[in-house]
Amino acid sequence: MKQLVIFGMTLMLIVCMGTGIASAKDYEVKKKAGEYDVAVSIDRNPPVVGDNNVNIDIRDAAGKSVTDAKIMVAYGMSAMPGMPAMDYKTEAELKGSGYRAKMNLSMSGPWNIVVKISRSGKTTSMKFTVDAK
Ligand SMILES: [Cu+2]
Repeated sequence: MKQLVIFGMTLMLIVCMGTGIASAKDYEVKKKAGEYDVAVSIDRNPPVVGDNNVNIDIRDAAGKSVTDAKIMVAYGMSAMPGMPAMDYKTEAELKGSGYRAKMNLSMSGPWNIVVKISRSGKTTSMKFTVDAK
């Protein structure tokens, strides 16, 4: 019985790593945005100064992957002593059933991230904050 549990866990681990969508070490945020379930994973955990690859998975109310939306990722930092507010924007590209974008965070500290989902003439936003190291 014990071997079976270990075997099952090993198998799950292999499957998770094999999908390449989100591994255990990814930084993950899951939130509801309007009618959508949005799951964001970042390949650096914690996110780092420099390039961070972002994967965005969007599901509709029925749990189906949304692939016909335009996704913009806006990321910025509020003004701080000696630094004016910074704002960047990048369009995420559809790859398979999810969207991918690259975020270049230019300094450590808190970054406000907004995923903007435009679909059927309507824009819905999902927001979260990361602390870049
Ligand atoms: Cu700053």
